[in-house]
Amino acid sequence: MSTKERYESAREMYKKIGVDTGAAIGKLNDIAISMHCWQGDDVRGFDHDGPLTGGIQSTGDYPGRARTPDELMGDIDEAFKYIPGRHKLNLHASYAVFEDGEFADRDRLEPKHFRRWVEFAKARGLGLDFNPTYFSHEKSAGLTLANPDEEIRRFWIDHTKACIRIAEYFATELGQPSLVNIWIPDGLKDVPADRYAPRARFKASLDEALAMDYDKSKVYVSLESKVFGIGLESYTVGSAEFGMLYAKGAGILPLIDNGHYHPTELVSDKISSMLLFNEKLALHVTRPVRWDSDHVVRFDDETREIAKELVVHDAIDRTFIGLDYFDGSINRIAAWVVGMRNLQKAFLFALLTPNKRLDVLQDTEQFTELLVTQEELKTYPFGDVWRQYCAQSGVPEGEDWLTAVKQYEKEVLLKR
Ligand code: RNT
Ligand code: ZN
Repeated sequence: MSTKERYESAREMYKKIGVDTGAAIGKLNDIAISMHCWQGDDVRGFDHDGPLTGGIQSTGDYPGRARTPDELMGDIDEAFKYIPGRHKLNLHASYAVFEDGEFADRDRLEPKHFRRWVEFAKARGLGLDFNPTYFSHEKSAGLTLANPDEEIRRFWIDHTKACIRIAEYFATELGQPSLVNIWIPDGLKDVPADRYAPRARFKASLDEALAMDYDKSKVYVSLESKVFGIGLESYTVGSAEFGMLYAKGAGILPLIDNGHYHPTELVSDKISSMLLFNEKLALHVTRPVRWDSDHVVRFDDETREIAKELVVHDAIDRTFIGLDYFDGSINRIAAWVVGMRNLQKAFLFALLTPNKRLDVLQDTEQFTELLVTQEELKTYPFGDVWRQYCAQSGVPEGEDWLTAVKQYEKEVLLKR
């Protein structure tokens, strides 16, 4: 049977339970996911030679990592060939492109250092999101925005402001809002003497940086919290409570990364509360394995539940959706494609669920029917609808995209 025939038969089946597959595909096509540039080079960036610091780690040394802006851009192009829909690209400040041998430290970054990225995004119809980089730098050996040393703290405040200005340039040039996500690695390995002072300094630094004048219809600032980092196991300045309360008080967005909680906590259960108390929110979708390991996103239960929360509460337009993982042990382009497609599949799965009917079952306490329906839905011909969406988007429907990526590996990656 052809893709079209299989889709037609799937459409009939879904119609019987009140689901319009065409509408689902249409909605899916409108969901933009911000693809993180840092999967392409193990979070190295272009502005320093040193190791990745900040308590995060990319493991594995699969050949072919992008080493230059041109290589990274080429790899991103290759990945987008296999991803249906229109998306955004998420950059870190450490990916500045210095032209003509000129260098600017992070407190001095300017829009011109991201001109190449803007041209790249414009030519491809991509939006751009941004992240200040408070790690992998000589001034981040200790604390950054929470540092007791005024000079260091000021350096990072200036960096934050520079990043907001750059994001404003992105939004203006590309005609769509840009998210600036603040995540600092600040923390301590062992039991602190004082937990309050670093948090007070972090708060003061944020207040100062955010007091700058910027266009709030173009730039949305978010704050990402965390539970612990490698080498920073005992204390995290930007904890969950800090992040949530600061964001609420300052009128910025909370960013929830599903690797940043205790292993039995589920981010899918947090989203509804966050939506009740915040106009907008931001997500880093990742896959923690025993810790914040940042494995490639799979089409697993939690990813589906996260997508379901946004679909059921009609909150796609209120959420900046981004990916955040870095696996250096497999083909990095495949890692991007798998994660992007999986999150899209998770959204499609939620869009193909008769959510209103299930709500009624819950409200009328028909829990047996609810369980049975939820489980039976798992074997509906979801894959046939996904394939139809890929076919009409002009991207490979199934795993055959890997053959093309392998060819690129042979011709491009292995020659690096
Ligand atoms: C770290 C945070 C943060 C980073 C990126 C590279 O734990 O998740 O979002 O992964 O900024
Ligand atoms: Zn993150």
